[in-house]
Amino acid sequence: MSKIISASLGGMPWEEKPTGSAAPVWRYSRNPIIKRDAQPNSNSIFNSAVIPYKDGYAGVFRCDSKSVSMDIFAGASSDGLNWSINNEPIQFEGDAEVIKREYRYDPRVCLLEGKYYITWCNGYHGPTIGIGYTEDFKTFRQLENAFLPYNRNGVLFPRKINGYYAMLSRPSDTGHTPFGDIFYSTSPDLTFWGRHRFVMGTVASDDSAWQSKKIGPGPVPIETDEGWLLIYHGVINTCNGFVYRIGCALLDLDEPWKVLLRSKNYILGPQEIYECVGDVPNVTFPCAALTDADTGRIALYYGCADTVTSVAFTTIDELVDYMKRYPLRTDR
Ligand code: BMA
Repeated sequence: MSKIISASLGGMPWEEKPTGSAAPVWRYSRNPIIKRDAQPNSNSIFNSAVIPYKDGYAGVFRCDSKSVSMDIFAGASSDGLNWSINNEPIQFEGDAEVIKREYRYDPRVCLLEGKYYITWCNGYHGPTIGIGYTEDFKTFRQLENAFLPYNRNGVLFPRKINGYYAMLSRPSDTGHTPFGDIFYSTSPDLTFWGRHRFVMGTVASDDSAWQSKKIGPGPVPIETDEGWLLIYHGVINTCNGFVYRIGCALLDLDEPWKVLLRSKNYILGPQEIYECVGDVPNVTFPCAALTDADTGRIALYYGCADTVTSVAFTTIDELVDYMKRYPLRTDR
């Protein structure tokens, strides 16, 4: 039995695993929870992040508009499943050069030292990692971009590690990056990032081909007594383009660039119609997870086909057992 180190969240969204299912992750029966036009001006709402807040939940949502401009919007929910999303995007306060907006997408939200930090893919002469924070989901302050372009998928750890703030990210390029490995970086102050370490990369052979083209961190890593549970996306290139699936790994608690376990099999991939059909077909892209320390339950929020948002369920034991049953060599 593995133990999640987090708060109790007894009321979080949950459904039991369907009888007879062999899958380590199972979908909410009423997916997708957020439709593409849940906002008057939205073309699509996906790749979004949620977090417990006060008596309910808050979220930061990627909403692409009907002019197909990518931005991030705050939202609220009492149950984690029914959301109301603001009609106006988040406006950040901060240094005038840094808050200039080119585009914003794929947010993550991390509770760190009492503040809700948002990281996202931020356009600044190419994609990089934007960082901001809020304490009330009404006013937002933006810090310096974490890295030079080009980088995507910046995900903070929820506490300092060995005295430093820590982040996973995926260096990339200007376009639809045809490569990508996960790196670990640290910072004394959330402004200056360095001491970069390679965590893990793609799998070049057909050993685990679903993650052969690129990988990137998903939700904020989940602390357990056995290590950091990292849920990530992995991509294969096919004759019909990229397919995005979801996998998991366990990283060392004190030296998170050391991979203890990694799944050879994906844990969720495009299968339902809302995952296979949309603006970009065959994409499941995880950006957030709710956890309950008492039961080990995990509710995973993921974007589907770059169009809608869904939830799936699992437990820490399901994922650790699955990684042990279908292990990938971790010395690569
Ligand atoms: C990635 C990102 C994601 C998107 C995915 C599939 O490069 O842009 O936002 O979900 O491509 O289109």
